[in-house]
Amino acid sequence: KRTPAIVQSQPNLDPLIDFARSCVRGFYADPRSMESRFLYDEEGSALFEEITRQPEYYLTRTEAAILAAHAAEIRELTGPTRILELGSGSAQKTDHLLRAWLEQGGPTRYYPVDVSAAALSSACAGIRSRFPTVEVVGVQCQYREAFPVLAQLSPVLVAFLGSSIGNFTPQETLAFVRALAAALRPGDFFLLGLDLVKERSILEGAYNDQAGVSARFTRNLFARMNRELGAGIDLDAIEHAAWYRQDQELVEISARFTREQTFRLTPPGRVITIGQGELVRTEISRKFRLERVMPELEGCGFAAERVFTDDQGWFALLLLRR
Ligand code: AVJ
Repeated sequence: KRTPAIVQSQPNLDPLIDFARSCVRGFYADPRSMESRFLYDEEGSALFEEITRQPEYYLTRTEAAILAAHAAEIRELTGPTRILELGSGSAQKTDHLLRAWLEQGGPTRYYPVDVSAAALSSACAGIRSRFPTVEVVGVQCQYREAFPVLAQLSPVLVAFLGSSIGNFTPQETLAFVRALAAALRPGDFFLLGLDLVKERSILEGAYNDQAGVSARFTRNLFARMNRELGAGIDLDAIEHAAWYRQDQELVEISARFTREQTFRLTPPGRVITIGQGELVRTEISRKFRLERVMPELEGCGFAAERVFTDDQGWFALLLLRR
């Protein structure tokens, strides 16, 4: 029996209209700010993979080391659950989990969820070739669109790695965790990667790599508007800016327009003028404190099963039980 490689939710929603509307809303917002999910088209997903290989970007390798050290224990604690991964990207860190699942036996079923069709199909192909016995079904959709299928996948482990949850505002985080708790059944698991508060220089270094990949990643959002919406934005007049806001404990990532620019997005054809020196925020990346985040998660209906960290206390991997 063949399962479809890619399941796409909401086939009726035109992705171009969705993107254009979101951009117009973002340019007119105060402060101007974009939805970060649109950073991940084929080009953006590839650039993010390149970011994860930069020496300054400690997050991915720190989390991968924690996963490598504890995957077997995670499998022992959870049992032979299905694994659904939100924002799987290239799904390379997932190898540690799949290996532990295979070693301890039972069928291994993996459901990567990602907004990028290109990233998803290459992730599925990679997993199938490295792990021929794992059943893989890719789901192309936004995180919350995957929640309704969770009840059917139970017993399930939902993995949300890389501190991707840090892209959400505090209010969005709460809504997300509550919705996830409501979609899971008691006894299901949530494996959550969190980047922790640390020294400013380390944080700012990670989002301002020397090779300039972070800058290309930020600029690609506007290149995507040019490609898909015919915006005609002059990319040479866009600089990447990322700094740590200690008051809010988050890295704010923006595009700075170095010249005034007027352009139009089609559809819906609205004219937008951005002044010289203006910022358009493309992402926030929140940094967490365990003593603050654990009670919040518990308040949403999750119990901490295990908390794994690295020796430096830079990153945490939480195994939570619904
Ligand atoms: C994929 C959201 C976890 O916030 O560190 C990295 C995205 N942006 N460099 C992060 C990102 C610029 C990344 N997340």
